[in-house]
Amino acid sequence: MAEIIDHDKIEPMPMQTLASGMQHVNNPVLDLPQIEKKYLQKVNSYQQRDNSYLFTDGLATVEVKVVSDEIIRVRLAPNGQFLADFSYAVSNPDQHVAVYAFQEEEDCYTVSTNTVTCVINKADFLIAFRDREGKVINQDQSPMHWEENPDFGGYYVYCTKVAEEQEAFYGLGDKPTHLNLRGKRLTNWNSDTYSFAFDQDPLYRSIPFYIGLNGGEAYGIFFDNTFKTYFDFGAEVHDRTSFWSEGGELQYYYIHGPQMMDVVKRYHSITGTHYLPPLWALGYHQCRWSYYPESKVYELAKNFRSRQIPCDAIYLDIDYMDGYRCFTWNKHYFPDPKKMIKSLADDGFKTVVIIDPGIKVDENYWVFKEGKENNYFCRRGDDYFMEGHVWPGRCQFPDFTNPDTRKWWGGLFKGLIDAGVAGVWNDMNEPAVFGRGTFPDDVRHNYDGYRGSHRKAHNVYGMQMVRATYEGLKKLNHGKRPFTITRAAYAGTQRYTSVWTGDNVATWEHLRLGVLQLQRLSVSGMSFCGTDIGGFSGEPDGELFTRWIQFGVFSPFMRAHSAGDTREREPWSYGEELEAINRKFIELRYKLLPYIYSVFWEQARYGFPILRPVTMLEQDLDSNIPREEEFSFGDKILVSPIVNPGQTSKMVYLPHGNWYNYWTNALLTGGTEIEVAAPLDQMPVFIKAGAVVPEFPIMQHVDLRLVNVLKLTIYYAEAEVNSFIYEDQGDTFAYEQDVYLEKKIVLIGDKNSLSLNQSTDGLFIERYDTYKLHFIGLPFNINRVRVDNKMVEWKAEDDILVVEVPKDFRNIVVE
Ligand code: MIG
Repeated sequence: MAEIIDHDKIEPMPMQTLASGMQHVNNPVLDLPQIEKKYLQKVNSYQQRDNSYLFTDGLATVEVKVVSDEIIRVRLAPNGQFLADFSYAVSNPDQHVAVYAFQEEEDCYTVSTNTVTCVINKADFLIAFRDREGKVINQDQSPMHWEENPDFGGYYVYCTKVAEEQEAFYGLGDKPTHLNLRGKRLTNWNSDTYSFAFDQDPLYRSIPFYIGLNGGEAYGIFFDNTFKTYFDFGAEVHDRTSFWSEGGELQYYYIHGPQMMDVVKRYHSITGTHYLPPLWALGYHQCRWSYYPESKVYELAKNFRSRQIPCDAIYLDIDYMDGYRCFTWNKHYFPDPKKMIKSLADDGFKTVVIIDPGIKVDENYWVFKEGKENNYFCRRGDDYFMEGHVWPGRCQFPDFTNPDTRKWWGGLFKGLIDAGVAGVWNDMNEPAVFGRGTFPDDVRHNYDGYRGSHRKAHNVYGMQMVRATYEGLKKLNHGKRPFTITRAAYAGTQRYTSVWTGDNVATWEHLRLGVLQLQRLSVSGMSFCGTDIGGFSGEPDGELFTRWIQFGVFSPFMRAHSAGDTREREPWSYGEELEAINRKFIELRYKLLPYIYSVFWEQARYGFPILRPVTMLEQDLDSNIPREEEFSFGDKILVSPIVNPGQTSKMVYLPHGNWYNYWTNALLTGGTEIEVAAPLDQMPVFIKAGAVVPEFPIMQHVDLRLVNVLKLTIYYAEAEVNSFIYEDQGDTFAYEQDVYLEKKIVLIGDKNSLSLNQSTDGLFIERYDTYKLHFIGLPFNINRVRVDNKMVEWKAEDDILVVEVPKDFRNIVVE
């Protein structure tokens, strides 16, 4: 038998300090008595059930299931009995499979689709995945193994795979460390980690999905296990990757590539994507702990409008509540919430409120009483209620894994929605408890009828909370798209919500961490993500704040937030000069909104990640693996945020091909690093040659977008390049009934001419009549411009050709 990792020798992760100053409980794996590890033995028989194949060594059973042409799921039942096939993460377990085949060979069995072959070795039960050419993409280093768990029942389950010499690893959600996870061991256990540090682990989210990239070829592994899971990417032994769990089933999906983009897309095909967010959710959001009383909120709103700094949402943190009781208002601070929210809405601001999971133990509080009467709160192993202290004092906690509890919870938002609240922010849902950090393991959960202790439900608690919130808002919202934001998450949570990276710090290091975390979240299936702009705790100086706003423009979710004990921190807090720069960049966000919205459509509809590390853009170049600061937002805009103080220029790597500097329109040739000017009022932003980028005029909030003319900037390339522009009503689900407009513009450039062909799909009718086209970088002298075969007028302004054309043009030729 192959040599294996001795998991008993694994050192505990360093203990982390929690917000409350308490420590995590020790890792129980380490305190176990010596228990025999068992390994799969020789395969002695198999059986087929539809697209599943069951192999056994006489005792244990392994199921190999063909999920799609590119996805194969492997499950292990140590004693032959599989656990219930239930997953919170997976929304689409049975996909289309063109063909699959089974074969018995002398030394192995193979299960194949037309793209991937899973090989099960008879002698040692090692499993491998090969591509069509027979090349091994991923293989077991030792057979799957397990240890019985005498304390809780079930098994600790382990899978150990070969890590190839040059293999790099991506994914795993919010880990605040280098993009390439090679050499790291990481844990998934949702944790409230105030002021977390570089390399600290675990943080708030558990996304047990990684991508391996070796020699330019990528694949993914999604270990769908909600217990505390561990991943080791060659930390313990250089040439081994292991993942293991403290319970549940060893169940993983092998996701074939070889393109990283396709791996992420296919991961999304199993776990879902975020629906199209309301357009206002993509604007600039202003948050702080907390804006109160009402007069403060009005003053904030007035400042935005009088200073002409665009903003779409204002957040109310916990102080809006009465003694931190969820679903109540502090009437002293907010005497008439409905009136205030209406007045903000009239001025173009949406109001988002925080809701925590802890419900105050208070017999005079209707939420507590209803929860208690209906048995919606979590209980301990011995049937006591799970009680713990959080902001309201002594609290009980809804069991969001109970479908009845979720339904009740969703309905609790009626009052807030009736008052005009537009979005909900779910915090503290790791769940966080003052003192010991989180719930004890013995807390019981309904787990949608499949039952489990907190060991099993911990990592999905926040996901099910925000799911309940989302589902409630969807019902109450009269057809409008909900907007939610969560701190804790598990794989699949992207179906319900956006996320933010939690309590970061106002330091340059944290700005850099944010750049890493958002890229990582994006390739891990959680594209709708953002950081607290400016840093939650601590004081940013003006320069740091401005650089963070700049990164925020290219963060899928753009919200400034700060802790209560910090100085006020709005875009105007650092003097006029910086205010002007902050305004310029928030304006840029609004100008780019039609592009940004189209990128969100590509995410929702096709499962493309929003932020893409350069490695993903050029995965065949190993030299890209260490690059961490350049990334693209969608496939047309590449940025490299400034993450160091005092910097006025930056060496930026541009992938192969031609790019335009967004600020100067200078044409640049990629495939190399170039030095880019980056004074404080600029950050490196590049547009891919051949792109057609739609732009809104500057507006103070998205309700003002109903313009007569839409600007399209066309960046010449000597090539054929497709661009997509997506439009719809912006806040309803009518797009699901085809009320949207997807425009495809094909640019074809050669030495002496440029043509654009437009085609459209969908039933939505845009309000504007005209496009104002700006052509950048035309390398030839312009003689004429024809639109649908008719000559039209044109003018040239500073090397830019400007033409107005009807929005429904089919063909334009510039020559
Ligand atoms: O224990 O609601 O991460 O964004 O402002 C702190 C107060 C609770 C933590 C969140 C932060 C929020 C704060 N919350």
